[in-house]
Amino acid sequence: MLHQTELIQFAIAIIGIILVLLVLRRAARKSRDKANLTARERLGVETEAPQRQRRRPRPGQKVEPEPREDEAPDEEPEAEEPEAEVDADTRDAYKAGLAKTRGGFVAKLGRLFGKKKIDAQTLDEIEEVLMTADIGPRAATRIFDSVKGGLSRDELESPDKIWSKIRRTSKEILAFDAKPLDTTTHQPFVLLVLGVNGVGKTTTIGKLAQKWTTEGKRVLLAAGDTFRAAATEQLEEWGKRAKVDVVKGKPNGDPSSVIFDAVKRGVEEKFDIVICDTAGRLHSNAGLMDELKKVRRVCDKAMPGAPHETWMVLDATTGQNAIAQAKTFKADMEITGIVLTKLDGSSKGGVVLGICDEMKVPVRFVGVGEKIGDLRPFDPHAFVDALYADAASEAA
Ligand SMILES: Nc1nc2c(ncn2[C@@H]2O[C@H](COP(=O)(O)OP(=O)(O)OP(=O)(O)O)[C@@H](O)[C@H]2O)c(=O)[nH]1
Ligand SMILES: [Mg+2]
Repeated sequence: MLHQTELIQFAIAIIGIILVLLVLRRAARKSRDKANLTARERLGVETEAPQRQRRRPRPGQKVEPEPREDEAPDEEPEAEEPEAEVDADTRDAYKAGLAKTRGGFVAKLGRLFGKKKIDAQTLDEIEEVLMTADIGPRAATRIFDSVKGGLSRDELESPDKIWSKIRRTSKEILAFDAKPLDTTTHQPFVLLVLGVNGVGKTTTIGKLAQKWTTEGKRVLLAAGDTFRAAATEQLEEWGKRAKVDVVKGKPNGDPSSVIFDAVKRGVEEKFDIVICDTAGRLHSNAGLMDELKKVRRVCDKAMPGAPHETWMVLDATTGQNAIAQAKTFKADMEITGIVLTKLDGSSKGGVVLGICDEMKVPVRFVGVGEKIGDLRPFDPHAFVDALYADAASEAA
């Protein structure tokens, strides 16, 4: 009898110990999960970035084992990083334009990767640097997840491996399936240029006119900003410098009628390219969008199918604000390309990642100064290489 009681007491003690162990394990897991999320939680950032999810298997479906934490998830070696296709001058312009950005979040990352061990706390710090880097929360999450989930524990010890992963993911964000620009598909090729005031629309149009006339094309400009006093004179000035004609209307006249006249003249006189300037500000935002929609309809009346491209100009110095502007315009206008201006002097050049991730339209050109020759084609590979160039050594 006594023997039996002892046995029962022993069993109860064992169950008690097991329960305590279970509770302790659960508490430890909770605190680990919490530590993992602190950067995003602390910053209050919500992202719509796709989460990696494992679907519940269907009955009979073969289940692949989960990759172990200390294994690289991809068994296959990653392909070589694609080569950039721009000249040395463009590479230098990117490098100079991105100097301040490299001194900002890129250098901060470099300092973290220089630490001996990338532990949970360092990962948390990396996430925080990315989240506050003016590249937008979606792009930041995508890059962070590729580092955290795409590298084994051993690879996380190597700054080179981490930089390579970051470069690769950044290139994936920028280089989606965009067709190269071809202005010979129509004659004239009609390009509508939009953007809020002061971002550099008129300056960019002047630079484009110069670039395309130098390549032997006949270019015509349309002074569609009739709202701001002196906007037409400003475009005429650029027209003189690039030696191209400008179609203009009356001050405070209807911008659509100016653009209609320009496209009609482009068709009749067989110009190669018509570039239409527009206002960046009206009495109200809704008024601006309605007017821009009308401009599009009128282009199509003057030449069915026009405009053939609609580019949004964004100012790189405004950081995340540029992403917000892009979203607003995208909702109402069919944007087909981006020009990012004022890369020179911006510490927020990484914003291009957020813009591409958000808009899913190609960046066509970047502005690297105020002069007529300060426009460069955009090449995602060269841009990313310049963005992270010498990051480790500069950070040291
Ligand atoms: N540093 C630098 N300045 C630029 C660049 N592009 C434009 N700017 C300057 O930005 C200012 C505004 O340029 P605009 O071309 O007038 O801008 P906008 O979008 O036409 O402005 P609104 O007509 O008022 O809507 C000017 O002082 C330009 O010289 C660039 O790539 N780099
Ligand atoms: Mg303007």
